[in-house]
Amino acid sequence: MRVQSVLSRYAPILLAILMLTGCAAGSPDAADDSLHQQAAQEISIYSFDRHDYTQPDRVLAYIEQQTNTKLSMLTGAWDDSQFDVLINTGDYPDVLTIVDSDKYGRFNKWVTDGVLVPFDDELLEGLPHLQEVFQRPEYQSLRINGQFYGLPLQDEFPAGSPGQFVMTMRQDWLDALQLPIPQTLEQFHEALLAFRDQDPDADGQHNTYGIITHSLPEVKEALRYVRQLYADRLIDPDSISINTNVKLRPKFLEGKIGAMFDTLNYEELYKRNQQLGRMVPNAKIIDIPALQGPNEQWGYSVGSGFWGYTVITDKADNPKAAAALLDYLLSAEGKKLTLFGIPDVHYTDAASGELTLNLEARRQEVGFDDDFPGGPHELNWGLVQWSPMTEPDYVALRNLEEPGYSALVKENMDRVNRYLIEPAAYSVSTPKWISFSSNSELIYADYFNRIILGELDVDGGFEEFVQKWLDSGGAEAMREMSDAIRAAQ
Ligand SMILES: [Ca+2]
Repeated sequence: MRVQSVLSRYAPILLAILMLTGCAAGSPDAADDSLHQQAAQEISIYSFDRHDYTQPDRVLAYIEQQTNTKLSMLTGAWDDSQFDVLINTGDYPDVLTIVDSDKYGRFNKWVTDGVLVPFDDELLEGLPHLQEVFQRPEYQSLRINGQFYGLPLQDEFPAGSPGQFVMTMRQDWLDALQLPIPQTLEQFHEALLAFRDQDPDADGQHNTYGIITHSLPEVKEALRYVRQLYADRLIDPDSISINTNVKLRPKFLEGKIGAMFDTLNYEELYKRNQQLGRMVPNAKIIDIPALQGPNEQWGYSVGSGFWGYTVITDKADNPKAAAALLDYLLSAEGKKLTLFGIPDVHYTDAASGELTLNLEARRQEVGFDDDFPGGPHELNWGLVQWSPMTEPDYVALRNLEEPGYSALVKENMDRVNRYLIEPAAYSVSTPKWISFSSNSELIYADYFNRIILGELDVDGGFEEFVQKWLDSGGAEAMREMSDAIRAAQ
């Protein structure tokens, strides 16, 4: 199916080439012009969650025109394992976005196998925006044998913010039951009990749950806590078997759940508030601060500032053209284009400097979300960066549609940044750790789910888990990893 869709994307290009040739034959002037003009470089890009660009999109067409490229966008669901299949068949695109960083060792294997084109001095020459990214101090540890092989995709947040997951909660439920935002695990437990028992959605029915979760706690005391939540019927039992947030979110949006862990992403938080608000007029979802537990230190773990890479593969006929495209998307012009669209088409810039979004034109364009036409074009995120949700241009765009956006960001940022913990090291990985990681996850899921569901007791089950984990390769992986972390410090 993919092959077919690629072919159908190339068909118009072939047709255009034939037409140009035909035209040139009949007109000497046109022939001269076409000789002086280089043919557009074809670049195929694999990136997650894209729309179908077989339909025309004026933003994509504008990018092609500015970079003298012809782009074919291939897309699929958020699942990195499909890359293994793609690479093994030998039929993979020129540019790929990989989001799992080094977790499964995929990236390192591609480097070793010569699949990736290095971002060396020659490739980066004359490309200032890419050069700037690769000069950032926080990315220097990502070099392999002195070279960069992927463009790190900058996170949504300024450096030093929490990593991926924070606790989100229904503020309107807390308000309805006159509860404060929980500060401790105990208060959180009380809030979940109230969510279950005190009819927070005021429909007169006993039909709400405290929390949905798939995030596994990593220490025994946390496990004991989650097991208690489950025993108290505060966790929606259906959610235990769900393994990704993408699948949990629709359940949360049904409006019968009080809390869930979710990504720290204000584009998502804003959209979720809008979607829930269409059903429940006063609904309000907020990020809450990290909860204080029995230990002295508590907080969300600070993130590494990036998650994932965009790479150029050895399939690219012209790696320089692919790099120049990425450079354009990182430029001020590229960023403004993918945030606001094309002037006088997707937005209007009045003489006074006041911008107005043309929502109808945006709705008709493939790359804008027709459910949220005031947001950025999708080529703004996930190719060269994630939507930088606190940068002035981004906030300015969002405020045009939702004047409360700045306040939403500030209020939630203040809460999630209240308690933070620095991890022992960022972006450290070792071969044994990588090869053990998928087995490790299976062992975690098996034991932790059985403990949470009450099939194993906490102390005995945890001891058995630790032994199993160490015996299955964990001991060696941990030794190698500890050495690597010490070296990184
Ligand atoms: Ca109810």
